[in-house]
Amino acid sequence: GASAGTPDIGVSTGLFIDGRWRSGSRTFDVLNPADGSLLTRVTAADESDVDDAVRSARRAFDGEWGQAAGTARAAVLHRIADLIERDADRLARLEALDIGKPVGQPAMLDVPNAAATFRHFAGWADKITGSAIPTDGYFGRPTHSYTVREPIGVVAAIIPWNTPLMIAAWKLAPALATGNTVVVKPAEDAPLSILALAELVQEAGVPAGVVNVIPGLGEEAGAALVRHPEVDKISFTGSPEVGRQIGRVAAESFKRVTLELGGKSPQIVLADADVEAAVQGIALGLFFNQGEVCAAGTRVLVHRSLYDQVVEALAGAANGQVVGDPFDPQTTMGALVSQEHLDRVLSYVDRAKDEGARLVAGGGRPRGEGYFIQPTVFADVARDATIAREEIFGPVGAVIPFDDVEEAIEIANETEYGLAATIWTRDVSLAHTLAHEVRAGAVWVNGWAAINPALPWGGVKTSGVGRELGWSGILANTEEKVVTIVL
Ligand code: TXE
Repeated sequence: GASAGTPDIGVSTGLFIDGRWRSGSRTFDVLNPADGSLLTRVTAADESDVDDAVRSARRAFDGEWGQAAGTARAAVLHRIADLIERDADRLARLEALDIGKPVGQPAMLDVPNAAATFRHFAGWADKITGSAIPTDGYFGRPTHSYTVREPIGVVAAIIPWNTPLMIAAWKLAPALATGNTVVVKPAEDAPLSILALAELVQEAGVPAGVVNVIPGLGEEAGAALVRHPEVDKISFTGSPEVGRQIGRVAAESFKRVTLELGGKSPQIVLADADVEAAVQGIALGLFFNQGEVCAAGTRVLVHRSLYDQVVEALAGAANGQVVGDPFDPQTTMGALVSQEHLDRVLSYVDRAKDEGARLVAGGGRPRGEGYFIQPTVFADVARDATIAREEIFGPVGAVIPFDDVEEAIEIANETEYGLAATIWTRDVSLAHTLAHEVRAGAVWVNGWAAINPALPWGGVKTSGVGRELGWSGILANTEEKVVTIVL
């Protein structure tokens, strides 16, 4: 509900703790990126709210949920998936409103993927098995040894603003499937779809305390959650700066940790590539979700024989984007999430110009209100240029030529990041060679962002630590115990 003077956009704006909603004395503003107007105000959890949420998660873990059968956990996850599917339109609209993305995109990706993720992990919930391990016994006596996978305990899930519903599902579903309880901290820039998800969790009859949702500021609620001694695992998606702080706290307290910290992913166009398909996939990798994607394919490495052709086609693809109202069905690119982020992305555009890259499309702002930016492509980007190294998290591509496969691999790997890479080729052995040589958590051949709840997700180097999703998501949310019986 909305308080006096705050628009009511039909979603709960409080904290969801121990199965109940509560408001607090302090709030933060949630703005509409498409026009800068106030959407609503959301309660900001303080340290004592965080403590309540973690304690409620701990009680739920020590209570029934910690003992629930896998089939019971599966039923809960299926119910959440059912409700996400029932409310798909509403969730997609909230995502578009809050983040500024074209509503068709969350309707096509974020919402179905969130539902599919709950279903995938519902499938695992009653199939988390161990193994029996033969040994040579114990001081001459035979033994029987077996392993079991047990939940870790209270999981803190800290969510970024770019695809909040989907990433919340990526953290909640595997944690719940394995019998953990969760405290979710949405990003201050985009809490709405996760608040709607909390309503669905409540409607699904998830026992009190199993899922708590506490919007709040990163340095306050987020930091308090990470430090809390009763939190056993932290699952974070966000910036490397914050990831490093969280990793430090986790190391000091031996909390388990999964970090997903973005990237500077290459798209490699080899000489034999299907150019039309490549250009389409590269444009998607640059402009989908306004480029606010951890796996955005922002370093476009093109064989010199195709270079001019690809640069020209990418400029055309950029100029062909329809930037504007997220609720207009014609729109292909919406607004960036905030004024602050827009300024940050624009500063990278200026920097690229200063460093001598050739602007071939965009580079400015369309007229009017809102945090819009033109889809932007730079060609002739030096390998060590700022925009070839740093994550921009906006619709800005850097095109770099290469002369042979060895050079392509070298450029692809000269980055501190390693989340994803795309290879465009028709040559199956080259595809395998590059898939092997490129250092990244995910390699896609002839398609960008082929993500699926069944496939492990995470990066190498500065892109993070650990994997989410698929069986890897089960491993990341359990502790292995070995039991040995001396016969
Ligand atoms: O991230 P933050 P921001 C990158 C991207 C983007 C930049 C900054 O380049 O431009 O990071 O984005 C919470 N303790 N990515 O500032 O601050 C915060 O409240 C605990 C890539 O939004 O890392 C939010 O919930 N939590 C990325 C979450 O962390 C803290 C997605 C992420 O916010 C905290 C997002 C603290 N001290 C940004 N400080 C990706 N991997 O896709 C903040 N938070």
